[in-house]
Amino acid sequence: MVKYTLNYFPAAGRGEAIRLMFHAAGVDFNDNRMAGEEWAKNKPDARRFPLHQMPTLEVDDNVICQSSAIGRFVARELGFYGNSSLEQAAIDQVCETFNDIGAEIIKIMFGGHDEETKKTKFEEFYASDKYKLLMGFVSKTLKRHNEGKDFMIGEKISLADFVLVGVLCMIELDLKEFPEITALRERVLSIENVKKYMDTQKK
Ligand SMILES: N[C@@H](CCC(=O)N[C@@H](CS)C(=O)NCC(=O)O)C(=O)O
Repeated sequence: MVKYTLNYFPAAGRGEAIRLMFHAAGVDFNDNRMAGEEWAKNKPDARRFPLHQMPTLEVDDNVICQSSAIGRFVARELGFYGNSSLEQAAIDQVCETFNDIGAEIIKIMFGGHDEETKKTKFEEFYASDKYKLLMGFVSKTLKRHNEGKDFMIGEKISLADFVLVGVLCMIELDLKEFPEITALRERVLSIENVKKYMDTQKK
């Protein structure tokens, strides 16, 4: 049996979609969460942390870094990466779109703003053409592939759905104009293994 260890902070961030896939598939993995002094001690280890960042995924004696590469690897291994090259491209498009949204969010969250400024910047972002274009693209993908039902792409749940839910675990995006995305989140969260895991995360 393959031994997986996911190294990441005790946060959703770039790790949650990966965790969700393991849980949804019912595949055992070591969810190694570290921060503070423990991370400082481990960070110089160039074998387990080639870029001195997390997440990394250890697969037996191999190490994969870069969250997108890990996500795609796990999706391929666990059967969450579509049924054709075109479906895979559609999945990748959605994941990259969430990376673009995530980059904007990181700029606001970690830009050194006080709480009031952050709130204003988020409001401005959600009202922007850029946000509407990016989320609109995700919404159109869902409607085109599945008429807004079931999952994002193809006949079954995929990396794209887990990335969506992973982002929403980190931040409550403004989804007022995108009720089909909220409904999709609920469908993913109602999968039995996912629900069981999410229940363990409630504080
Ligand atoms: N492009 C990388 C970025 C990784 C990254 O920025 N990791 C951050 C946490 S989300 C990190 O390890 N920060 C701690 C540090 O650099 O010490 C990926 O997608 O995995």
